[in-house]
Amino acid sequence: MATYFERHGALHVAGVRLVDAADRPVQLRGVSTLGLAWYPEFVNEAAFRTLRDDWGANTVRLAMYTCEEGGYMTGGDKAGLEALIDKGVKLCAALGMYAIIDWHILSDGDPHIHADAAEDFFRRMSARYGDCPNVLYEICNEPNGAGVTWPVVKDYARRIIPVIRESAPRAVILCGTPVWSQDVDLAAGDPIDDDNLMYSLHFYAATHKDALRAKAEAALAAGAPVFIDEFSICDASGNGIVDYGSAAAWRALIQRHGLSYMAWSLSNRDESAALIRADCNKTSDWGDGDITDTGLWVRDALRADAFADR
Ligand code: IDC
Repeated sequence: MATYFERHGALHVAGVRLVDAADRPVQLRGVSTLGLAWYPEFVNEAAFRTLRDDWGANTVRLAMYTCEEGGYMTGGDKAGLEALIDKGVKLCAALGMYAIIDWHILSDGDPHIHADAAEDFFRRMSARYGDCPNVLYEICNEPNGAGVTWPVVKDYARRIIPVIRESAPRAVILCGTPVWSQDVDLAAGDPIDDDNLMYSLHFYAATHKDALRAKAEAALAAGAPVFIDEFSICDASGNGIVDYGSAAAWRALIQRHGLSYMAWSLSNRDESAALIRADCNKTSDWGDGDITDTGLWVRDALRADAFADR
C-alpha cells in the first residue's frame, strides 16, 4: 500500500486547510517525541514503523527543548541533538511519513530570548532539508509569559520565516501562539503574511475545554489555518486523570475541520501523557499491555482515521 507521503507529497496551505499538490485535503496525524535529549531510544526504525503500520500514524514530531534540562541552549549536546533530528527526518522519509522539526521553547517563554540561535538553527535545518518535502518547521513550541503578546511572537516569526524560506521556499511552517499556543484567535486577527504558515493550537483535554475550543472555532471562522502540533487528554501538567468526555469533544472538533494532530508523548515516562507504560522497556512493537490509557485512546483515534482514509 502506498504510504501517506507517497500519496500526498509536498504540502501547502489553502484557506484554513493543509492540502497536497492536487489540492486534496491532508490530515497529518501522529505523535510527538518527548525531549529528544531524554528519550533518544524512541527515535528508531522499528518504533516509527510500528507507529505507521500498527497505530496508523503518518507523522512524527521531533521535539527539541531549548531551555529545559539538556536543552539546546542549556548545555545540551547540540551535535547529538541535531544528529537525532537527522535520524528522525531520514526515518520518516524512508517510511513515507512527515516529520516536524520542533524548536521546543517552554521555560524560555519569549522566543526572542534565543532568536539568534533559532535563526542559525533554522538556517541550517532548512538548508539541510530544503529538498525534503516531508519536513515541516515548527519555530516556537509554546510562547508564554507576561508581555509575550501576539505582536511579540509575530515579530519573532517575521525574523525566522525568511531564513527558512531561503532554502525551503514552499515548506509548511508552524508558528506557536501566546499562552502556551492557545491564542490562535489573536493570530487570526493579525495574521502573518506568508502563504504556507499555520498557527499552533495545543490542548490538554482535562484542562482545556469549551473556552479553548471556542478559540479554535473563532480562528478557523476568521480564516486562520490551525495545526494541533501537540495535545494530550490528561491535564496540562502532563499528569492527572484522562478526561474522555473533553477528549471526545476535541476529537469531534478535529474531525469537523480535518485538523492535523500530534499526541504528546512518545515515551515511557511515569506520567499520564506518556503513550507507553513506565514499566514497559520496549522501544517498538508495543502490545496492548504496554500502552497507557492515553496511548490506547491515541492509537484508537489514529487507527480509525487511517482506516477511513486508506
Ligand atoms: C512536559 C513533560 C514533562 C517534563 C516537562 C518539562 O511532559 O515530562 O518534565 O514538560 O517542563 C506542554 C509542553 C510540554 C510539556 C507538556 C506537559 O509543550 O513540553 O511536557 N505540556 O506539561 N504544554 C502543555 C503541556
